[in-house]
Amino acid sequence: MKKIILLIFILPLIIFSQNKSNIVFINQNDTPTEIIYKAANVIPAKHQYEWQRLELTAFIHFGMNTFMGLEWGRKDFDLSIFNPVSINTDHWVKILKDAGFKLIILTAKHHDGFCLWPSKYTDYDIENTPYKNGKGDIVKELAESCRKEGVKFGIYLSPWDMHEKTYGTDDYNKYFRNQLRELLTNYGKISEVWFDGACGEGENGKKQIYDWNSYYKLIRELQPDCIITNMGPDVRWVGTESGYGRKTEWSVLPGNISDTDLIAAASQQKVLDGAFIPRDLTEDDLGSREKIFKAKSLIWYPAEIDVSIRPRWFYHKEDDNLVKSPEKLFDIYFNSVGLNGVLLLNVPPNKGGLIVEKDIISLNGFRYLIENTFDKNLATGTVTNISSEKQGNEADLILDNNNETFWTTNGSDSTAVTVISLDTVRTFNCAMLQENILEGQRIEKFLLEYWNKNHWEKFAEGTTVGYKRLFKFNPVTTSRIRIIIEQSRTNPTLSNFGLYLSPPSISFSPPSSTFKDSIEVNIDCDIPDSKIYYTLDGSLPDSNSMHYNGKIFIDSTTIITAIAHSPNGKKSLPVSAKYYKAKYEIVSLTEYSSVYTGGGKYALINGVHGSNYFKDGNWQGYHGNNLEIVLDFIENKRIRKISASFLKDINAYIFLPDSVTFYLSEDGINFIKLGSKKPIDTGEDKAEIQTVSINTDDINCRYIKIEAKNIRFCPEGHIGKGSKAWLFADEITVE
Ligand code: FUL
Repeated sequence: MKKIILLIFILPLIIFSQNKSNIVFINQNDTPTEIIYKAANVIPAKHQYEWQRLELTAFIHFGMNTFMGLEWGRKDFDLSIFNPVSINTDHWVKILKDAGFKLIILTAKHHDGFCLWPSKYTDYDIENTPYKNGKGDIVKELAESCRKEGVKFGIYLSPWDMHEKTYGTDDYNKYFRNQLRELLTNYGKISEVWFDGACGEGENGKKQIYDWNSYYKLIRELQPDCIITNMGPDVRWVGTESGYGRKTEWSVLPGNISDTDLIAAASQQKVLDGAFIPRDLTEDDLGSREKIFKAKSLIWYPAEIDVSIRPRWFYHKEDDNLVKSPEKLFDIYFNSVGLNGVLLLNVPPNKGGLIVEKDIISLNGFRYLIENTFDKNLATGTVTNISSEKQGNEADLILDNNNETFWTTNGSDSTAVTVISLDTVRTFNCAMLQENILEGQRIEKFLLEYWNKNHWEKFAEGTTVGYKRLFKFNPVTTSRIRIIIEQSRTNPTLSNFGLYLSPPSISFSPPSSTFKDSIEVNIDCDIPDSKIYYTLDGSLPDSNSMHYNGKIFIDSTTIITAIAHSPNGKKSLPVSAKYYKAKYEIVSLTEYSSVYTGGGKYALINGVHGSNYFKDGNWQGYHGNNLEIVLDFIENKRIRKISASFLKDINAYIFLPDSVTFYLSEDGINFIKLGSKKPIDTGEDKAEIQTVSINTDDINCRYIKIEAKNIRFCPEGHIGKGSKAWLFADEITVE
């Protein structure tokens, strides 16, 4: 009863005392127009606004998993293996800062429960490892390195804890708060706390009921400006781990605030900071009119978009060839920061404690592309044909590169049009729009057009803009642009508009692949009239290298490395493609999966071996069926030994073959069985490769056949029991 009286007292105070807030409440009898007005005036709290402007934030996954080659560790690691002898957190910070990252979040504790700092509340921590004879503290080292470089520091503290004995009981909430307190009091300013949503079983087989509100309360008390992310009230998880956000990304969402949060926040006399109950926010539509009309409250709740620079969160040597290229990171930037989000890019150090060269090269390349794209805004000129503008918020403010000055319309105009007459004819392939989110997020539909000789032509269109909206398209040359805002929640605001030209980018067709006799390769560049130079020996090309002017003909295993120089003097990054010549002819092969092709038909005989990571692109997968392959050496060959390798990764439903049978033939019709082998299963649940071989006593023959029998269904005792089993094969070698 007391709560209800308080609520009745507080609600009007919040709604009517402030025109803008990061939470508003919808009354039952609010009309759609009133709800839209309220939505248009939900704005970020100060710490949310500052966070949004960081744009680029980094994750560091490091811990026991790094040493064990695992992703979701175990509860009982032998701590003596943890010794990152070359660790240099100054170097981590330098690399990430140079690449443009403004905040670094460290996995102080991942799901396995191991702590990278000496915690008073557990022995399962860095004190009991050989690292610096138990005197090390990686949280401290990184916090200090960040401080020295002016980079913000954050922590990931996994609520799920496989090791802690109290997990699954209310005492664990206390344990967790104690750890939070240690981290939030002993390491200076903490700018972000990242709570993972995973809630698995602990030591005793029990799951935990997390007391989220008590965690938030403690964070607010100890670090009031700290952003609480993912399972937290300030920032939400975008819903994928791919680096790609939604094309329509609202920061204003229906809230689910509880009355206790409301009372607590109001009693602290501050803007409500979106206090909420964690829930699943992974659907496509989170903030459309339809959604907000049904809401009880609306909160500012922006998206963070996380992804790893490698296929996995922790470092695995096998992933060294799978580091995302600078071009891929650049595309991710357009689809995260450029879709009204903040990018959280994970860069995991290796066992030595070092970020490895491949990752550094990609990060530097990423920075190069950003700097050489956004170095010069080509949208300079005058604005004309303005549909309407409010005094003090004139349309020319969209060209002043200041995000807090903005153009808005007069009266109740919720549509807007303006033309930008450029100083001169410009060629560009990127565009940027920004709303001033301190006024709210409002634009719902817009269009960009250019004057093409005698008519307007569309080159980009979208729904939401928010903090930043970026586009990349084929180059456009024009002297006039038209911005049309077709729909907005009340008066739209536009604070910045930009046009840019990126460095050229190269692609190969076909892309890296394995061929039989010979192959023709085309090199394409997205900026017309660029000059392309290339090498065929793996060296870096320059303008003295071979000049590309048509197809390249290849008949042996080759790496093509190319660069492009665009007519306006911009240079691409070097890009390589690999073409492997298959060693033999394949007469027949059973059907392999269209997802795990290993690169196509010749994947098993291209000289490249799969690693123990099933997604490395080299494995050919057989889903529920057998592998049967017949190879033709074209002429008789002396053979001493035949081998075939298979992957086992039971967590990915990949099992070793039941048996592998080898055959020989002189004519490709009549095969003689050489023998059958059973792979040896070590019983380990870690991914491993098994090579099955047979000796042939120096036989002369032209054809061989290999049959690997899939176990067909996941066996008894396996979590996927009864579902189709995978057989993964890569590389057949003949000696
Ligand atoms: C997930 C975790 O389970 C992964 O291990 C990783 O930490 C990622 C960022 O979040 O939920």
